[in-house]
Amino acid sequence: MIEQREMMKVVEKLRGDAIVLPTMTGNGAWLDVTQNQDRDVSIGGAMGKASTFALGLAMAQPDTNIIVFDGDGSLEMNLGTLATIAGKKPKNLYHFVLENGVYGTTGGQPIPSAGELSFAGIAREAGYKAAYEFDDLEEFTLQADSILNEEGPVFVCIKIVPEVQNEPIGRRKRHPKARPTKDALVALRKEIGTS
Ligand SMILES: Cc1ncc(C[n+]2csc(CCOP(=O)(O)OP(=O)(O)O)c2C)c(N)n1
Repeated sequence: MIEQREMMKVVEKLRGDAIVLPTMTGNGAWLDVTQNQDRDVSIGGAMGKASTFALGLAMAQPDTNIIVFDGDGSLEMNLGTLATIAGKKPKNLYHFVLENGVYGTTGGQPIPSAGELSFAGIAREAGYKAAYEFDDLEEFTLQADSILNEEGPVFVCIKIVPEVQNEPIGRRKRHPKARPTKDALVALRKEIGTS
């Protein structure tokens, strides 16, 4: 299994001007790693919709790479997104799923069929251009650059160490770098000239 921050550090080095959309426990992890928060859009709460949001961005900004860090429970809740993305064929979309086998954000309940299905297999058969699965950081590090230069939509499943949040939601500490999604969108719109 891979520590999600270690994998994210590899992506951060390679992101260039990509827009990155983390969700769920990936949100805090990515905030620890990102060096360009103005080009990050954190998706919270809307379970399963980070990749849908990412598809919209990818279609609106076809010359910009879009990287989404989806949760496995979230993806299961919106599996149809794989068909939608495959059908739209965004060349600039890199869909990562952080497979930890649990709903980490809500206390670590196991997701349906944890460890018994292949997310990469489902994405491949749905029609993604390519689909990968990694359980080893070194292997991912070796291939990451070439994967992020492939034509999308590309799917990358990363088997990660679960990070379970046990505090009731109201008592959780906000990440010191967290800011509202709206602020990120306003900054992005200004930058890409649609405001
Ligand atoms: C439709 C819906 N059902 C339930 C929730 C409550 N909920 C918020 S996060 C979460 C778990 C997310 O799990 P996963 O996508 O695997 O990411 P992880 O927290 O493990 O990083 C749940 C069940 C929600 N936000 N939306």
